Amino acid sequence: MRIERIEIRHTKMELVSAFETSMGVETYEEHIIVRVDGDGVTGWGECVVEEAPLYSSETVQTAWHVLRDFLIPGVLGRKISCVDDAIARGAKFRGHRMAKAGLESALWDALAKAKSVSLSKMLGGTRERVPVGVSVGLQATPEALVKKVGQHLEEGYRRIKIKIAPGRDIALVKALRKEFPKILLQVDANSAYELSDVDVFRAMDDYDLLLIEQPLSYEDIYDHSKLQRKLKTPICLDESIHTLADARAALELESCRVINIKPGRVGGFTESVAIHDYCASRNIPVWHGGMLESGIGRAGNVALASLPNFTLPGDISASKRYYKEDIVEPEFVLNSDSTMTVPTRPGIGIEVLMDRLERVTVRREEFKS
Ligand code: OSB
Ligand code: MG
Repeated sequence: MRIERIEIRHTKMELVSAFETSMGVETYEEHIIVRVDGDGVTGWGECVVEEAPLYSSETVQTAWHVLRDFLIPGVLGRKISCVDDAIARGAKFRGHRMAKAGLESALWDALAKAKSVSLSKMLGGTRERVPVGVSVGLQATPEALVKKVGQHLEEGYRRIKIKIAPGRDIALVKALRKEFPKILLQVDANSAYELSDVDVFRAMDDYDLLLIEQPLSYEDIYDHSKLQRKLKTPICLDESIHTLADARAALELESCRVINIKPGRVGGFTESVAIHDYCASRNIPVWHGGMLESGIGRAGNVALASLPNFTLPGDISASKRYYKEDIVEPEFVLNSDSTMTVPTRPGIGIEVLMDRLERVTVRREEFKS
């Protein structure tokens, strides 16, 4: 298909409740929505950059610049027959993986729609429903956390992830285990600890956690290998894995026994599938992370999570867990078995509600060939 027009929108959406992690508190989410038009087809993608370089070094402003000045000129006006063509055009530019993933995902949607096949099928997905859980931010007290988790269990989520931070860790796990001895439970530190904090994580070995996500520094692989050796609980890397090569290094060094895949963090669906396949070949389970996406990004996440080695529940919750109203139709809902249904219509399989998208847009730019 010939790429005739690309539009990027900086969006700002208010969260239904504040989301606190070891990196800070978020009350709204800023992302970039990418729209690609060609041959009568429209593709949508979501670039999961945030306002500040806290989780990733990218921000809305850096991704805007890289999309506008480097990535979009590489594909605009060109004939793209598969996503690999587009990736090759941006490959010489280093880093900026979230920016690349935003554009790549819109192209995947457009190409899947042009072929009338679902994104799930096109990526190699094999499941109709994917197991999901919920990621719960830090709360003011352990009691408040127990209450919040209780509400999510009542909503039907069967896997709970809690955020931890130095001084707000083992007491939270203890309180939750006392109240809910049997639930699937995991923790996410977002890189807030150092190797010398090993005792905190050793103490967690007594609480039957599914995994400990990203305890150490955001680009570290080596120190995680030292920590993993001292723990029974599997470490799962999130921030440290940007490429298939990182995944290989982490598994060779035994730095983790599980990997969290987020297409934004690794530069798109293509690299995500490569990491998924490599982990499958090594019997390492993966699960799909989340970046508080709108329904546009969520639709892509659900499609990717339908691949066979996404065996652990993903951070893919219902639209209403994040936003009062989503910008897509139908919005994402939780099934009673703590799964989410994979869209079967062409591409990402949802409609974008233009009036709602318009309302959350704070800046827009259009590029024509
Ligand atoms: O570390 O997984 C993380 C949100 C923003 C940045 C980093 C992370 C998260 C989450 C949210 O945990 C998961 C979700 O989208 O539900
Ligand atoms: Mg994480």
